[in-house]
This record gives sequence, structure tokens and C-alpha cells, in this order.
Amino acid sequence: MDSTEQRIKIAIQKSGRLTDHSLDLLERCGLKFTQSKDQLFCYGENMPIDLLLVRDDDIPGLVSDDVCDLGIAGLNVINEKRLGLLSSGGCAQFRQVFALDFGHCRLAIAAPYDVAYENVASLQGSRIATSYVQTLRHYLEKNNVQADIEYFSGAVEIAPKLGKADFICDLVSTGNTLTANQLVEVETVLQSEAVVIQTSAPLAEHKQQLVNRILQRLDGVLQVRESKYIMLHAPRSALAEIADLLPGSEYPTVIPLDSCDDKVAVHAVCRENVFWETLENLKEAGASSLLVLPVEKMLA
Ligand code: PRT
Ligand code: ZN
Repeated sequence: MDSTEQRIKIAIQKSGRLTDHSLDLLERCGLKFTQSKDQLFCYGENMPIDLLLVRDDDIPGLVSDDVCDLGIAGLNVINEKRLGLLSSGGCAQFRQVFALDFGHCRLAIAAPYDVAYENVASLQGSRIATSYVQTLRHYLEKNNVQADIEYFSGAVEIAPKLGKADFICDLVSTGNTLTANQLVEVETVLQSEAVVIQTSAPLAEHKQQLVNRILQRLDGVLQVRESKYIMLHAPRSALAEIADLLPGSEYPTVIPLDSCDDKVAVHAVCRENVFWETLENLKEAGASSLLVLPVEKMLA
């Protein structure tokens, strides 16, 4: 077998809003890479896992066509590709495996300040500029609205000023771009964040094992982000109340203390943020010697 066929390929954005987060995430999974001179490829040094650095719009296609085994892209891009394939009689050969909690934005419809907008029916018979033709079409159909979709590949927000559209449908995060163009958000079409997709084509066993391994590590990295390890001393009599107060912790470990019978040590992984208020409540319930530590790695 060709050695390249035994390696996993992950498609990530070459240069843009998702690039640093995607690289950071993969590095946290213990992967090390050397970048090629043309900066289109990263060779996996410590595992047979390579990166393809491409435009974000190409990522779902590369995974669907089985050129890459995994990909990281915004749900907005993934959804647009999936609907595009469906509308041309095809089918997306990938599935979404994780939401990554970065690259948050929404695909929204926005109206010029001087337009009297009431509800989604106000879009009837209008012209809407967007680069998300498929997602917008799907949304309009779902809401029984007929409107003309004008394709814009970029700078969608200037379409109303140019007289090319009545509304726009574009990605929004802070809303500053809309405000700068005297536009106001009126409908949310899609909430988006970066996600991992995996090819649904069957993989050779060794490749599937590698994919499973990397997905397990990704899951671990995502879980520890919010997780904290908490240690405290508690009177036995208050154990139940204290266990209830530990945020997102399923099975605290209870350890007897050598020096005293009526107190125990409690250790727990809390899968939610531990706030000062939580510590104060634990103390009030009888806990003492409270310690909160970050969690570095976790394997379920
Ligand atoms: O070259 P390539 O095609 O890879 O890059 P790109 O320019 O298409 O993508 P890039 O890097 O801009 O965005 C990559 C992904 O980041 C998107 O597909 C989204 O999933 C996510 N994302 C998150 C955003 C935004 N926030 C965002 N604000 N993508 C684009 N924007 C743009 C938006 O299009 C608008 O022009 O930012 C402007 C609005 O921002 P605010 O903050 O003014 O509301
Ligand atoms: Zn793009």
C-alpha cells in the first residue's frame, strides 16, 4: 500500500478567522506538524496525520469527495454545501461530529434603516443579496416567502446602496459592519460556529482507528476547556449537600482522612466553570481547604 494512503488528511482554513483556532486545537491533541514551503500542506511529524490548508469554502467538498478524512469549517459553509449538493440531486458524503465553540457568528437578514420591516412576510417580492444562496433559499421556502435571491460573492452589505437589493443576508458577529452600512438585523437564518466533519465513506481499518483516536483526543480537549478539578474537606454529615453543589460533577471521590473520623476529603472533576459563589456556597455547607485546579488532559 502507498504510504500516503495510510495517512489521515485533515482540511483546515489556510488563512482566516478559523486558522489559528484550528491549529491550536490540533496541537492540543498532541499533533506536531512541519509546514511545506508553499504553505498548503502540513506534514504530521509524530503521527501519520497531515493537514491540507485550503479556502474554508472548499473544506466540505474535500471531505465529501473523500480527498480528506476530516475537516474543520464553519457550520454556515458546511450547511451551504450540503444544501447545494442536495439541490443538484447529490448527497453530502460527510457528517458533523463536533461543534468547537469558536468562530461563532450568525447568518442574518438585514434591512436598510429606512425600510419599514415587520416580520418575515415583509420579505415577500423583495430582492435579497447574499453569498449563501442555498441556505437563504431553504429559509425562505420554510417561511413560505417568495423573493429574488441576488448572488454576491463579497461586500454584500453595499448591495442596497447600489440599488441591487432591498435586503441582505450575510454573516454577522459584532454587528459593526451592519451598523457602518446603516443596516439593521431583522431575521436570523442560521446560528453558526466551527465544526468538525468526517467523511462518511468507509475507511480502511487502520485509518478508521486513527480517525477514532483523533476524535477521542478532540473530545478530551473540548471537555477540559471548561473543566476544573476541585478538592476539599467536608464533614461526613454534609456530604450529600456538598456533592449537590459541585457543578457538573457526576461521581466525586470520597477519601477518609487519617487524622479525623468525621471529615473526609472530596475530589471531583467539575465539567462547568467553578465560580467564587460556588466556593462560598460550599464553604457555607461545611466544606474547608477548598482547592480548584485546571485540568490539562482528559480521556473518557
Ligand atoms: O479565504 P477564505 O475563503 O478561506 O476566507 P473567508 O474570507 O471566506 O473566511 P473568513 O476567514 O472571513 O471566515 C471564516 C469563517 O469564520 C466563516 O465561514 C464563519 O464561519 C466564521 N465567522 C465568524 C465569520 C465571522 N465571524 C464574520 N464576522 N465570517 C465572516 N465574518 C464577516 C462577515 O461576512 C461580515 O463581512 O465579518 C463581517 C461582519 O462582522 P461584524 O463583526 O462586523 O458583525
Ligand atoms: Zn471563504
